[in-house]
Amino acid sequence: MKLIIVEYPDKKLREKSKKVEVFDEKLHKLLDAMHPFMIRTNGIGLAAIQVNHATQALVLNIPDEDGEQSKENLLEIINPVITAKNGETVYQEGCLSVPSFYEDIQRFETISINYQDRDGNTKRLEADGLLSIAIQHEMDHLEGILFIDKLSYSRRKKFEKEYKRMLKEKRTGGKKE
Ligand code: QAP
Ligand code: CO
Repeated sequence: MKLIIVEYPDKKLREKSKKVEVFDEKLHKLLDAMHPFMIRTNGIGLAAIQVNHATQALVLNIPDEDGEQSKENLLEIINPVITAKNGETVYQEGCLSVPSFYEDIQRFETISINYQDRDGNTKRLEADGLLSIAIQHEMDHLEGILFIDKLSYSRRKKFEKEYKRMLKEKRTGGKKE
């Protein structure tokens, strides 16, 4: 399955993802394609909507102490629901759909979620640290929310200016017009 990345300001990213009802071959093929895609593009988390599929599916792979993204740490999360959230934490976030931009974002420090695995089995997970932040970031994608939406008015303005300049440089190859 060939995947394409959807990048801001594509309106597709604003779509609300639909609950997965059938845990079939089609879902497995999507998940199997999302994982290598995420690794290849240097991601630690990816929501299906970022590859143009409006379904409530996420893959996450938090690097270990050596910075390795081992397959044992691969998490596939379907239909997640937050059941508890506690504390506050700030982390400099980025997003594969908003390339080359990073900003401090406030999130809950720890969360508990209920979700389903690729076969539809119900699971529960308590997360803290980077995993907790990543899950919250990816769950926002399911609602059509991006991390840049959480910036203050002035920081959002700064982002829009920088991002527009970056897109223009991409178009013109950085040459003066
Ligand atoms: C979300 O983000 C996240 O700008 C996952 O050029 C971010 O994988 C969770 C990426 C921070 C927790 C903390 C971004 C790759 C990857 C870029 C990512 C880029 C290439 C972002
Ligand atoms: Co993202």
